[in-house]
Amino acid sequence: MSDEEDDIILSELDDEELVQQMFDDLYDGLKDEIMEAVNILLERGWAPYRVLTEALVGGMTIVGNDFRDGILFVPEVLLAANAMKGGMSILKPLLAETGAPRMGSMVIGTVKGDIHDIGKNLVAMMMEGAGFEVVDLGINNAVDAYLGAMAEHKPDILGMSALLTTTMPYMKVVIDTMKEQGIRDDYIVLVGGAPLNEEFGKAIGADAYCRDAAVAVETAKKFIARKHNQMAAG
Ligand code: B1M
Repeated sequence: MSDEEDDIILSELDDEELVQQMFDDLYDGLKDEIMEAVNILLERGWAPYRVLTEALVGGMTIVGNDFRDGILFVPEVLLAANAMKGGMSILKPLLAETGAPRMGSMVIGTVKGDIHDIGKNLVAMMMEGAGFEVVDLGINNAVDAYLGAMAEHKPDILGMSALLTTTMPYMKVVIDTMKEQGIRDDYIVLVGGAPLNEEFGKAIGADAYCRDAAVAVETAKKFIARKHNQMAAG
């Protein structure tokens, strides 16, 4: 790092410059700087969700593009992910503190063979913020882990995340096993992750594909309302 960069005082940057600096710091995996900048934006009155989407997810998109293009490699991306998680750890309690009424419950996890968890964590955070109780199974979940958690926690919703084209078909394995066991219709199944799309969601028998965390919350609310209406009618 150059002397010039050493001299940057985050609190002296205006919002736009600070967000640009956060993109650079996320890219360089500077967790402490990211956490400091998140706090500065919050102190300036930014809503937690805005910090999350505009600064952190925005920065991660740049990392993702350069990873795709072979400019960044796994160790660097791991550092960036760690910095992102540092920022998310500040936002998590704030997003969960909305005082929203209890909406329902969800078990969520990343599928077998896949260790990407940032997007899934974000979905879990936003769902909690919207009033859902969330059981997070973490990464690399085989079908038994999902089935065990559903039997134990009896959630309204099963959420699955996959970030690799090689792991996304595993979602169908889970749904097919649920069908075999006659429990598929007991749950609302929502799926998400960058390589998925709506067509894939339909093809594997999920109830819905969710493009991002905000859509996951809206979709979950919609399905829960429908479930309550059906229960009231029947
Ligand atoms: Co990985 N990786 N990675 N990686 N990685 C991708 C996914 C990739 C697209 C990069 C690229 O080449 N452009 C590519 C996949 C290509 C493909 O399959 N088509 C890839 C690859 C190839 C790999 C490895 C194979 C690399 C290697 O080892 N050679 C390897 C695989 C490891 C494994 O899982 N077995 C690998 C490893 C890693 C790291 C460990 C270094 C790290 C993960 C760290 C971590 O998660 N703790 C990593 C990262 C960070 C990425 C990128 C750069 C960023 C992913 C991310 O966190 N995005 C990613 C590139 C990209 O996506 N552009 C890439 C930010 C996050 C907020 O977005 O996860 O999409 P996202 O989540 C969104 C939505 O998708 C949705 O909501 C979220 C929030 O809005 N969503 C859901 C997600 N899950 C949901 C679940 C729901 C609902 C919505 O349930 C209801």
